[in-house]
Amino acid sequence: MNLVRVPLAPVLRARATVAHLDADAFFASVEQHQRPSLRGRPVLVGGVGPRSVVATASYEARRFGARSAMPMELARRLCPSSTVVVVPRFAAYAAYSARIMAALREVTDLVEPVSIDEAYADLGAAAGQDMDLEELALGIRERARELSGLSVSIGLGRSKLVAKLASEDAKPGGVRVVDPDDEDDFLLALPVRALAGVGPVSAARLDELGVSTVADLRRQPLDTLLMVAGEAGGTNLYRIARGWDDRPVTTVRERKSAGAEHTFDTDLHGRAAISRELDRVVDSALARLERHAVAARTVVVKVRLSSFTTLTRSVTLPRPTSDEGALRAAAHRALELAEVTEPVRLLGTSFHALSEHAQLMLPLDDEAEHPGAGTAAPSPGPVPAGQDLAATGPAAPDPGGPDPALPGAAGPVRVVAADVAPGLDVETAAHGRGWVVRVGDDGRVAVRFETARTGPGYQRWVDPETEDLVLVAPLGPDGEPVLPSEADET
Ligand code: TTP
Ligand code: MG
Repeated sequence: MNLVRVPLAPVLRARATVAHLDADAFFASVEQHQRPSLRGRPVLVGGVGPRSVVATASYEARRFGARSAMPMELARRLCPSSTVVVVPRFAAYAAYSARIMAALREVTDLVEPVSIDEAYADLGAAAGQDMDLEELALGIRERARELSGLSVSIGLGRSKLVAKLASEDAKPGGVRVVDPDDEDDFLLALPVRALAGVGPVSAARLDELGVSTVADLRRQPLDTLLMVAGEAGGTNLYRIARGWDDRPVTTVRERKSAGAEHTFDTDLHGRAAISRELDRVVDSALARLERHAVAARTVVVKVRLSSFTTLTRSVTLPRPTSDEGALRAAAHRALELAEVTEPVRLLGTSFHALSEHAQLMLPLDDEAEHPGAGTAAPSPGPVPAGQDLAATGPAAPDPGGPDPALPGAAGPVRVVAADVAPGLDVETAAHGRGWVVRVGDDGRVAVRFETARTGPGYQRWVDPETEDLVLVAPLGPDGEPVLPSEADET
């Protein structure tokens, strides 16, 4: 017979110094921040194909029942006709995410991001003995809003378990501190379904036993919980019901990019000099890549001109490689794509889309490459934006790596009707920057011309056949185009 030991109470913190921060309706809030006409309106972010799902719904859309992971068709039916549907723009979200995380990092180094819009932080050291924890959390919330323009919710507790439940309780936009003395009152009233780790199956079984709140759960003997949820699950429920969670906030993170850059004492003039210096920067970047023993698939080159304009261009190889020659050649190609004609102040190279294992590097086939910058022929380039969005399902979004569906910071890509999806960033010479609202059956594109700085903009039909309409990189929270290297640092 298999004996399961009754778990022992761990030693828990004396104060509610574990913070859990989570942005409110994250993807949709970024869309509303950048596109003033969307503020206050129902917004659905997700795929636009017939079988795609909702990544998230703005709070206005949630009032009509729209939810993450719901079929988009259903969400559209539930919401009024004024609802706007856009495809996700991960590069923009990653830039906002970095700002939100920065608000936490200003207070402590002990920040553990758990998803693109969510992190734990250990405020133990930051909160001196007599510091008011709620004030500290309110300060972080304000700072996150200043840096990112977005609303976040923060929960504090003496464990990750309680902090997360508290931030959920604080949504949207609130701060909730659950002091150890109040923990039981808070926990016991919660429905068991609110607990992470209680899936629908366990919830249904618990329901049959008359267990619907955490208070009911705490009354169950260990044996019952083992029967309901198995050995690991049952012991876990036993602990959760008592708030027994001593998991530390950890900061170990996977490396997302490796690179180097150099600002020159005097500006570089001429192709030969620039190319020679690029080699030296590539050497440093390769040394860093090697230290982490990984292969890279995307090579980004950053060039700052004497005029302080910064260009980035990227080249994506058919597969990851650690072959130095191939990576160096890709960096030089990226530099060529930048078409530098001015003196250069700074050069940088970074490697992205890193993977542990280099695959055998086959001879480079130019056709198979995916230059991340504007060349006239879009095929066989990246997957057209907005067409593989079924992948935006309930799975956690992957903020890493330059977004293959978008032009990145790699400069304008001429619009071909098939590449355009609602929500993507475009520009015309006559009207400036806007976003695609709709693509008409005749191939014309409805564009709304606005940014966070402009206030609500006007909408106009643009004919890509006769007008200059280009896809452009999304903007970050400060209104600057998102560079793939930045987006990657989250
Ligand atoms: P969440 O933090 O779970 O959701 P949210 O920020 O949209 O809303 P809330 O105010 O309730 O926190 O997820 C963060 C982002 O992750 C979300 O904006 C979109 C994405 N996501 C998906 O793509 N699919 C999903 O099923 C979920 C849950 C989220
Ligand atoms: Mg969120």
